[in-house]
Amino acid sequence: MSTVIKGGTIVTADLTYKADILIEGDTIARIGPDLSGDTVLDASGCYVMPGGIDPHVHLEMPFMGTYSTDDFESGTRAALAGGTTMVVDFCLPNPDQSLLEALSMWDNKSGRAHCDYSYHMAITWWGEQVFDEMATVVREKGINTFKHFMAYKGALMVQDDEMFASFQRCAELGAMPLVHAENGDVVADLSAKLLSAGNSGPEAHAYSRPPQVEGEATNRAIMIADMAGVPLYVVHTSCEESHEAIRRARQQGKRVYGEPLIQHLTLDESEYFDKDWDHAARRVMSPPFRNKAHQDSLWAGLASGSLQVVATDHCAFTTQQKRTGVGDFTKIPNGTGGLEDRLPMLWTHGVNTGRLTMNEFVAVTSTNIAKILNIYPKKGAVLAGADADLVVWDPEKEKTISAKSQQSAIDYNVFEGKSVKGLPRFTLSRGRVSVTDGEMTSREGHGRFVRREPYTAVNKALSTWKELTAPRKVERTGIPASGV
Ligand code: DUC
Ligand code: ZN
Ligand code: ZN
Ligand code: ZN
Repeated sequence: MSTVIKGGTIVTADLTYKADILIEGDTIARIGPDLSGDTVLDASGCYVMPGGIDPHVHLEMPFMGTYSTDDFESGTRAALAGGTTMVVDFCLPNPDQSLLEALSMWDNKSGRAHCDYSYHMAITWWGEQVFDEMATVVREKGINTFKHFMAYKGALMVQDDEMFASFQRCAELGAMPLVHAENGDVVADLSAKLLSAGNSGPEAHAYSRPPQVEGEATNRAIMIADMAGVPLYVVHTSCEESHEAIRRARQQGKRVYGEPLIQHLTLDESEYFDKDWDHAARRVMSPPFRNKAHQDSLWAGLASGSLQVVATDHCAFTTQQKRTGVGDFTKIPNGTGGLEDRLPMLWTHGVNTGRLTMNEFVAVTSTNIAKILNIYPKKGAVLAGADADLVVWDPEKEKTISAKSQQSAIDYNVFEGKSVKGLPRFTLSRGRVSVTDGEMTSREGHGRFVRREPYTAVNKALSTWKELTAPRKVERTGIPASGV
């Protein structure tokens, strides 16, 4: 059984041209004029692009006393509905839990995925066991990225010595560290002060996490990565302070990547102020939404290339779950959804406004992250031999976003009422037509784990610090005594 996508215009990160695409099994077999196949998908008037890759999602994640409500089933269904064909989730070991044990828990959940997926491994504690298991995670489990939370003090947060040790271990293994960059000590202090002064509502969440906490942590992580001689990926870059640090690092030749979220690009801090409690609490996430000047900075970064990827940090909690934080904003589960809306919102506010070209749109939603994660051109490409993860994009199709018609399992949508123009006509996951004009034909369990091999050249970061220091073997001395 073959499928041909006919009459469309192919848009990749660097080319725009008219051609048909022949799909056999899971992959693209041929690209060219006048192809035929058993099934024909009409792409006339449409752009055919690599399916979106969302490198930042939290599906059924244990967090703040509950679990995020979208799991691998509803989350990946939402992804496909919006033209995203691969997600990368975060595997979070409990304190003292083996990384491999946590991975097997994640494998139990991800079997329900409708589209392909991978994991980042989080470093939530430090010790000899973690140091050793990191090698197995990279070499045997096919995971080449490790996440570090610089916030969530007393829970997920790692200390600087642990982060430095882990970054050095990443460098040895050909892996890349990721950071959630917020100064967790300052956040904890500001939160306590706000609460004791009687500020308990969701707007206080934003006051407790000003842009400076993000800028400081981003700078710190960049410097620590430089000393470890390893590239760095900064998740959910939300403000100019963080973007400025990334920009400067890149100008200095450091491989540092920044990832704005579609929420931060299109929703601002006014969502927290003079709004009913539920409205504001539903939008509580970390980092919080910022003002319009920060949004301009993020858009400029995408256009100029100083920021490379648009993600969602999809971490969806119901209104009921959010209400755990009535009377104490620090107990509102942090997180917002966006998986289904990332591509349509970015197209509407990026391509339709002229802020991004179509090719830049493909770069920041798919191709750049495929390269960064070392899965290009299996993913993120329209090439013979690549996985047939494709979206046939109808630039004329419009809708108003509403929780009533979404795939996500929660009872609201942070983009409720927003109009989008530009939506999938078809979404294909490894050749399987999974969405046709909003109609779901995806299959639970179709998704497969995507292995990501260690980096080679990319790990030779341009660290000046290493050159100034006597060569040394990192090995186990990287483990701080306090962490063992
Ligand atoms: N931020 C959120 O808002 N939710 C999940 C984790 C995070 O860092
Ligand atoms: Zn985060
Ligand atoms: Zn409201
Ligand atoms: Zn996250």
